[in-house]
Amino acid sequence: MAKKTAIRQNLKTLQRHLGAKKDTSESLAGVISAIALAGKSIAEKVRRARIEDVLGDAGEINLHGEVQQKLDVLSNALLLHCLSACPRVGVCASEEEDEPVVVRPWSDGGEFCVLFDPLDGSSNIDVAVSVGTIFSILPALDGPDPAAAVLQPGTRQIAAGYILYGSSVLMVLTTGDGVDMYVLDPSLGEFVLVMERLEIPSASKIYSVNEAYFDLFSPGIQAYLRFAHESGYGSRYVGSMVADVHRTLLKGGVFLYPATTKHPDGKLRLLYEGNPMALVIEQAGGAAATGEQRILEVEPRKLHQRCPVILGSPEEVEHVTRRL
Ligand code: AHM
Ligand code: MG
Repeated sequence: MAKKTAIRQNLKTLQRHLGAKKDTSESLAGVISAIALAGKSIAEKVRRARIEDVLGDAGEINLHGEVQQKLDVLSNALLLHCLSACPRVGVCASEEEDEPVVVRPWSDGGEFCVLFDPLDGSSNIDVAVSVGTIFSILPALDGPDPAAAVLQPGTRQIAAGYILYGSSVLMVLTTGDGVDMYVLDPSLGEFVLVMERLEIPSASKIYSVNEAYFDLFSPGIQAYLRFAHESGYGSRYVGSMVADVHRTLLKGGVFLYPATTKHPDGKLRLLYEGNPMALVIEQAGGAAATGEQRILEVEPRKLHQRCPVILGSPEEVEHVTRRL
């Protein structure tokens, strides 16, 4: 009997897969490749952080009033570097930058805006918990102020996704026609396709929320949590959005970061956290709402705007939203 060969016959790298996708232009594939390249470097920095002594805070407070971690600063610089070298990137916007960074105007080929949270969940880095990069790609706009293009609703996203730095490094990506997952194969140094057209389970009795804020939530969210307790739900909360959303995508359930009495718009940022995650989840057959509307339909007013987030399996999101 012939021995099973260890070589995967149908190995598809991210680049090869994007090249074959009808909905992905060469220029968009170039932007995604630049994000993947930065992701590989960030993964290496995260893995070696304790060895290279890049843990802990960088001594700066960002505009959100949060202490910047050294790896936040490094990851931001890596993404800006890789994206600036990409000839079709016009504007970058980051959680770690006060204002959008204009890389090149529309007239010089700046076709895309890339918005990102370079290292989400960075307060978890010191204890080796999963963290991630979240990204959203919008069309740039021809006009006197190129930076204004970042203020477009999530329905205008051309592509979105995240890179999870966990027990393995993986990228989850949508270019508007389903959701695919790639894992970084350390032996090749490439992201390879492992799952195509991911579908979120339509229901699953898991909720993911920081329940310590129970008393600060609205009566509707409190009623939902009581319903979940009475109905035999399980609870899972890492405290890293990428890890919590990724589990929700694969196993189903609902992830919530609702408004609180202290933070009436919640904590998560619309443009580079809410919108990209909402597009991924909707493209996988799920739902993503603020409680009042689809996240993707919120009209952004400012770059670092926050919004309440309720996303996951459609039936589980419905259990929450009908109580609001
Ligand atoms: P960050 O962008 O400053 O890292 O904050 C976002 C993170 C998310 O990953 C996570 O869902 C949330 O903060 C956790 O917040 P809390 O500690 O209030 O539960
Ligand atoms: Mg974040």
